[in-house]
Amino acid sequence: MPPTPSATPATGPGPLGAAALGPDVAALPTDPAGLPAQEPAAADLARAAARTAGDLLAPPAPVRLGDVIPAPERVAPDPTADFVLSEDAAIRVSPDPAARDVAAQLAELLRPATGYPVPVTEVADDATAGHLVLTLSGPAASASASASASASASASASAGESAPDRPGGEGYRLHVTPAEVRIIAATAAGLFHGVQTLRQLLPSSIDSPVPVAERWVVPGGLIVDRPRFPYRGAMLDVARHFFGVADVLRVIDHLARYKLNHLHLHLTDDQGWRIAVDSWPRLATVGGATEVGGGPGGWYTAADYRRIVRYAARRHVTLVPEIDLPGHTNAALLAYPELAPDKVAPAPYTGTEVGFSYVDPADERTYDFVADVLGEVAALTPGPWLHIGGDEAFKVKGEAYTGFIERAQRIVAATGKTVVGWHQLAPAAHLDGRVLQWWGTNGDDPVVAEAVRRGARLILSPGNHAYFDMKYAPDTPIGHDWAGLIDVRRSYDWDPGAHLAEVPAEAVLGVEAPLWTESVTSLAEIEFMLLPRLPALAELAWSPRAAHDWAGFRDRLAGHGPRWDRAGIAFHRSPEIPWAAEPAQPAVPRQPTAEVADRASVPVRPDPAATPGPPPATNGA
Ligand code: TNX
Repeated sequence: MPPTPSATPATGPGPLGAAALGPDVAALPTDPAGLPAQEPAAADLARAAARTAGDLLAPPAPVRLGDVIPAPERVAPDPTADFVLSEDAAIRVSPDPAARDVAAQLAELLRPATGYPVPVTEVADDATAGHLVLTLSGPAASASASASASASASASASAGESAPDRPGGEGYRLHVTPAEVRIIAATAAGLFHGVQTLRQLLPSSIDSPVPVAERWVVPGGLIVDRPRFPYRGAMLDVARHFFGVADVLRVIDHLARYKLNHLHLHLTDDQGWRIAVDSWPRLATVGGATEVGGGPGGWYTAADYRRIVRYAARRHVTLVPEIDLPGHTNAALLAYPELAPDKVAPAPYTGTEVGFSYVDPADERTYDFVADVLGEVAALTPGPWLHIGGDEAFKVKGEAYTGFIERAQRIVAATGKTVVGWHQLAPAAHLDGRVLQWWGTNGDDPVVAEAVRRGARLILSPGNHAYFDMKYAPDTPIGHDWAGLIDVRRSYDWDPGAHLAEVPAEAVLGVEAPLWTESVTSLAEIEFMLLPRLPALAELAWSPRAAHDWAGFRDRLAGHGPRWDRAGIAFHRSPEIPWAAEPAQPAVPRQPTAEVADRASVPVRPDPAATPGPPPATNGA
């Protein structure tokens, strides 16, 4: 093991007294005026000066156990129990393929910045000193887990623990001691979420794509954590502007980092049809060739789509495909004019109006189209959901609308999926399990409340809090403002469990942030609109309400700026957030020499050329 230099926390910007000179001088006896009683030796002064210089260059305060977004359910720090990841650390994982894959992903995220080999080994025994341990084990206690639990009993007690400390489902338990970091969960998803927490507990330079000389400290103590809502997501509109596979994979990375577990893809709209359908091939080849502003558009082949599904699944993110019906269908009508009420092909549409197009609800051929498309998309999608849109079909009114929706709902049920639709579906008859996605802008919606009484569950996407295509401020260069301005605080300050009148918290399946892309044209713009608001939504979706705290969230969020900088992620430097100053050091890649390796911290700027991104798209990107 390499030597592990002891951390010298920055002393802060206070007046330059003895304390600011570091412990070598501060420890000397002082007279009542606070001055050293004896003259320090030259060597002491030199050492103190060197330390002070190091402190001034050091990155912001070390990460604390509670510095996690979304805020964990319970945190019990133990300042005496920090763990230091060393060059010979390994990952030990339960012998299970899904757990092993989580371990492989942990290794993948540790290797670039640390430069350590981080081997992964399957173990059943408990000899783990110095290592990271991922244990898949049901919520009921097992022998090895209870040994670990008793070791943390005092930390648990100080967290006021009353519920079992071994969450099932997506929950996890993360215990940091000087000997090991152990994550225990009942599912691979739980282990994966625990790994995301561990990632945030390491210094921000862990996000560097190139090796950094750093002391890889994980703060000691115990975290016990589980989600508040089962559905936590974001939507990407790939119809108004098309985004290739690589961009979508990167968005999935951002979701996974914050324990969001659903990606809703808005695959079709007036401006473009983005998924190949074998039985109706012109949907993609003709309907996919346009986008807002007249760009080339594009679409996903079945292979592209499967790749997105697989990439998401590995990160415990479920894909929710949306085929928007009966409105928002100009691109489909362009490809197949027989679906249009007048059977005449419309002009391609590259503007941003809504509500003018619809498939003919009175023609049986329309239902062949709906069944074929939804059948193919369902067959490509392993997740349980199929979203049929249903919004802003202004020209299909009354019974024509509810009749169409009720038929489409039955078609979805016949594919074996659960139907999701925008809340305009509410007046249509209830169908077992159906989910409405509510995007209203005030918390009073009697029609939706009535649909909930008939059995609907809700995904909440309030336009004035969760529509991340809204501008942050009047001068935000892209985005809309019809639902208001959404700064970070507005995206954070609402309660999904109590937002809608007459809707009990139990009817809320979860929350989702839609990103419509009329004005969003590139990955950098996607990231600019999502970050830093996505972590705010993630905290509402995951953390217990008792953890809700704007001041605390704002401070924790500030620590994520350096992580995004390191990873080359574009984000909006919202003035509400006290972002940590960027490190002022020159870019010095870590050298594999003892001298550099022993230094406490040499942050390095990412080399953009070396930034690893998902592989390039295969179609239309
Ligand atoms: C409303 S809300 C829409 C979208 C637009 C968005 C722009 C909803 C289900 N539909 O068609 O893109 O506003 O903010």
